[in-house]
Amino acid sequence: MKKSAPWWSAIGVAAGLAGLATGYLVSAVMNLRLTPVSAVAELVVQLAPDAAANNRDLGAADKPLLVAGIYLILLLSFALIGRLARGAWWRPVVGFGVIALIGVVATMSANGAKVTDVTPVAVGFAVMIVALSLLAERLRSLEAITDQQRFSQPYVRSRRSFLTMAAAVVGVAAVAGIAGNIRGGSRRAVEEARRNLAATDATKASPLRLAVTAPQVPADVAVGVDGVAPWMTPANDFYLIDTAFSKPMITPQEWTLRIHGMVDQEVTLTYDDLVQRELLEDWVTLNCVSNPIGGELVGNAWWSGVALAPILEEAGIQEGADAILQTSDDGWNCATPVETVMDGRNAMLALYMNGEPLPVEHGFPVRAIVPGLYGYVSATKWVVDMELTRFDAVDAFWTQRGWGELGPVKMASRIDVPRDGASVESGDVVVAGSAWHQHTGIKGVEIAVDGGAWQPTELAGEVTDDSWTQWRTSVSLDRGSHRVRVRAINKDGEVQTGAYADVLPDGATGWHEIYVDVV
Ligand SMILES: Nc1nc2c(c(=O)[nH]1)N[C@H]1C(S)=C(S)[C@@H](COP(=O)(O)O)O[C@H]1N2
Ligand SMILES: [Mo]
Repeated sequence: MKKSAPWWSAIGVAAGLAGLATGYLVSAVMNLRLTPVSAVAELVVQLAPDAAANNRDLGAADKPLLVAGIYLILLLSFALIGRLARGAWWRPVVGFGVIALIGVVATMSANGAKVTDVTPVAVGFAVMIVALSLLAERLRSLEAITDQQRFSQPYVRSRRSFLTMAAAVVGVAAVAGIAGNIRGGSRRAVEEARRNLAATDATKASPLRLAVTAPQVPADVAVGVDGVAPWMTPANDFYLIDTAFSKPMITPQEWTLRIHGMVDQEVTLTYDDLVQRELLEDWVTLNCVSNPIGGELVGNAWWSGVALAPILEEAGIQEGADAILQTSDDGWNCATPVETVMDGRNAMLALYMNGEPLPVEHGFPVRAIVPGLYGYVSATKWVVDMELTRFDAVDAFWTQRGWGELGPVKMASRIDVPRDGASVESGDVVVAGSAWHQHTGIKGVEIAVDGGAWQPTELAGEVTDDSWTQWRTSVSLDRGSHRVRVRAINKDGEVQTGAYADVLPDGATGWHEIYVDVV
């Protein structure tokens, strides 16, 4: 066997994958949030502040790309390490060692990391070394046989031994990968806990079930135009933004919230403590600071939970504290103005969304919701810690990356119907959409065709100033291309500005416009 270099690469890849898969399985069995690979992905995001700041959607779209890139680099490294194994035995040990070291550093830099959390990396590293040495030993004896002896007994035996071992290593990788996937970390236990919190059937219901009211969408809040985003956003369609490559899996029984810092007495709340408190429910529209003009990073839900202000009052906010540094179980943090949370609005710890326990991706078991603030300064998912502090003493995740310190939402309006670029028939054309300025409320929405005069539209009903408002009108348009613009007027009488501003640093402004072809 002369041309065996590709085989050396292949055994490196097989050994590497076996190690990755067993590491993944061990992290699932240990109920760790992070796998070695997702730990590295989160570390890369931590270390690349500039790239992240320029990211229009606060990192959501680039996640699969980053993970794919990490796997690609790993595969190439494994192939290289396999070739190194052809020379001296210690070379692949160093190669896998470097990869394992990166895994250890990434794992230990995660929020709340314990030394035992490196077990998956350690086991994966050991599997890589053992698998590679078993394969290398057999490949080497195969190589020692000259081409003249190709059909000899020792050759056939040696070849069978190598291929059997290769199949075994690939099998270990596949079985560990599949088993890890089935085990699914602690996802299953958490999903079961969610179901028990949802169950209205008393025999299945958890004692921690909150007595929520099912969402009741008033009939008049919808303009009844097909194509306008539904007034209540189903949880499945609700936009998702977070920096976590593996979502925190926390059962309600495990969850606690520590409130500390500039308070008279430190408090630690359990999920049961929240369930015992007075219920607070509200329709609140949540949007992302990185939502572009006319964009879809906005949704409206019926949130059920408890008021945050009285909890902070009980802890006793000390003089001078102007920021609540909220931290998620995954380590992400944000600073929320104390003043906003304490001014009487429905700032809450939300446990349920649209009458169901929060989906894991939306922060189960507990997240914060503050009407009138963008998500990045307020809506901490999987929230576990609140430190009363001062803005001048902290620098939270997105503010470190160039986004604004305070994040009050800006007034916005959107045309949902017709779609931009649509063809419509001439005559009366229905134009409709949504507008929002949470906690201030929308008083009017106007549209202008081809730069003409602003014309009022008809608003649907509303339930609170914290949720968005649908609007509709119809305009008579003749053949050709037309531009339609929208602007809102809030209940303070302010007119939405047409001055264009980018999403960075503190939210887009400018009118949403669409073009329609009238035929
Ligand atoms: N733990 C955690 N919470 C987070 C974030 C995050 O990255 N991590 N992103 C925030 C941002 S920028 C927004 S807009 C909202 C989005 O909430 P959603 O994903 O439930 O729509 O969550 C906020 N809470
Ligand atoms: Mo956001």
